[in-house]
Amino acid sequence: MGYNLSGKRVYVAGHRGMVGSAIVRRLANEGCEVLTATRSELDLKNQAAVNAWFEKQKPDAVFLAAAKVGGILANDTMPADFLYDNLMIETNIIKAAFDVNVEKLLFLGSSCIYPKFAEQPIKESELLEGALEPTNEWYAIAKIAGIKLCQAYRKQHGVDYISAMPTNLYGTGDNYDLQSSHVMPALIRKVYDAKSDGAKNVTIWGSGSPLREFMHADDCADALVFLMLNYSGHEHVNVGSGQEVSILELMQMVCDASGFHGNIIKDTSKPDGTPRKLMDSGKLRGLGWLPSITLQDGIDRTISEFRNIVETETSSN
Ligand code: GFB
Repeated sequence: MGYNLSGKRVYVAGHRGMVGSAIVRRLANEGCEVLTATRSELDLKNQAAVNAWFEKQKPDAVFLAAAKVGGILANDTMPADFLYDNLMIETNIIKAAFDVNVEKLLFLGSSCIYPKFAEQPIKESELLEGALEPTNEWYAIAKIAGIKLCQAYRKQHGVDYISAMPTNLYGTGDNYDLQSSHVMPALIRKVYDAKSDGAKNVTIWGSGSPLREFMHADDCADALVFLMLNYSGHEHVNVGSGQEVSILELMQMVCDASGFHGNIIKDTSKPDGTPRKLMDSGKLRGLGWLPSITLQDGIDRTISEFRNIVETETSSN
């Protein structure tokens, strides 16, 4: 009854991103042919180019992991890019997939689709039950449109397009630019820099009290492949780890794992965003999937990968 990827042509849109690259690594076990296209080969915002690429490549299955993504400040300061780019990317890909009879498509969203004050832990049914968090409503609206477009094609044409909503992700291939990154890579970089400079303080944005649930990108990719193989339904599926910490606790974990013993300063001129977004992942657990990377192991591994990146850059300069 499940979907089989073996022998299939599988397009991973966004294969250079953190999640897309994790999906490509995970697909190595599935006996499928992975199709990718770099940004210079295919502009996903260009409808004609996307149509032509799909017509030529004729994938059987699609993981739609391409998106303009970023942390709270990037979302808050570039609303036009987050709304327009994401709408274009997802509508172009979903329509082109339909036109060439793609058998199965998985659309990747985000936990920020839920209302700012959603009941916790957040069930899938909370979608559109209240107002969004203002710092990322632009991105959220685009992602909600993507879920709805998959549901619309499913309803009107009976195609097997599904959506997954991951919680806050981190891991291999993350963005470490302090202005545009998410919190995990930002804190890892800040603590590394403070340690290297012999600084006494590190700074977190906001009050430190917001709660976030974190999942390693490799666990997320494993869950996405699991859903591609085992889930076929109208409703989107939450992909969470259940591992929730406050931002202050996260900074303390990063400091401890990095061997940094200075002070943590709060920059309250920066936004907190949503106070809490812990997802209820009971539906995914009920299907039989569990995460395997603990937050502590994921932090240790990511810190060591970041050190390697910096040291490789330094030695090649
Ligand atoms: O990861 P993050 O940027 O995104 O921030 P969101 C999470 C929390 O960490 C916020 C705090 O309360 C930030 O204020 N924080 C503390 C920091 N220090 C830092 C720092 O140095 N850098 C960053 N970036 N944050 C995003 C959405 O929301 O979540 C996206 O904007 C997406 O659209 C993503 O949905 C998963 O969790 O607040």
